[in-house]
Amino acid sequence: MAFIEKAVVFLMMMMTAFQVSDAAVHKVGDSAGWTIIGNIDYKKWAATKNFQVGDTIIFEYNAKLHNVMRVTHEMYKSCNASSPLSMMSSGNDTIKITNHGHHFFLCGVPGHCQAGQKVDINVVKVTDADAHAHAHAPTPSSSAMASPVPPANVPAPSPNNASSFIVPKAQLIALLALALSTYYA
Ligand SMILES: *[C@@H]1O[C@H](CO)[C@@H](O)[C@H](O)[C@H]1NC(C)=O
Ligand SMILES: *[C@@H]1O[C@H](CO)[C@@H](O)[C@H](O)[C@H]1NC(C)=O
Ligand SMILES: *[C@@H]1O[C@H](CO)[C@@H](O)[C@H](O)[C@H]1NC(C)=O
Ligand SMILES: [Cu+2]
Repeated sequence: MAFIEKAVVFLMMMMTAFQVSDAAVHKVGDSAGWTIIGNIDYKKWAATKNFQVGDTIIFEYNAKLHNVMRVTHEMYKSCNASSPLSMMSSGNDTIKITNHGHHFFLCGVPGHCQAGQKVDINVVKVTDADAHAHAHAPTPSSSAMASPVPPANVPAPSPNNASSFIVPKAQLIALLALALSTYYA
């Protein structure tokens, strides 16, 4: 095998052995989008998601009928659209999550928020439990455990603690560089 192929195999083994946190895209309301038709329960929709920093939220809707306003918790609770923190109205609005906590949105068209067109995007900090629940998290396979001994500066994977498997992408790239130099020697 050419050394580059070996390096790719090594990287794939590392990616199986270590959980790579992957940014997800969440379309509000899934296929229904951002609407008042069909009494969509956006609270329920949000409850099925695991929002993480780095994820993208998409609001897709008919721009003639709706809009998207980012508001405070108070304004969210009372459907007060008089002074939003920010507003979008393209019909295909994308928001990149950059911080933890609640992100409140509502439709500012009169009556729509009251009809349920509002959503609370709650971005929780990753805990062990969240790491287990994250849809993008592959569970380490037994074959991955037989992979080459990781470099000394990387903690040995422990099957009982999922959080220790999370390797930032930058670190993964460093690992690839290390792998390349190992195979090149
Ligand atoms: C709506 O929110 C604004 C800004 O916080 C506030 O000044 C206004 O009184 C609120 N309106 C109602 C009806 O609560
Ligand atoms: C909305 O924008 C995304 C990219 O940001 C694109 O993939 C998608 O097709 C767009 N949808 C519509 C209805 O224009
Ligand atoms: C899991 O690892 C984290 C840090 O990576 C540590 O704080 C925690 O105590 C560990 N939990 C267990 C059950 O080993
Ligand atoms: Cu609306």
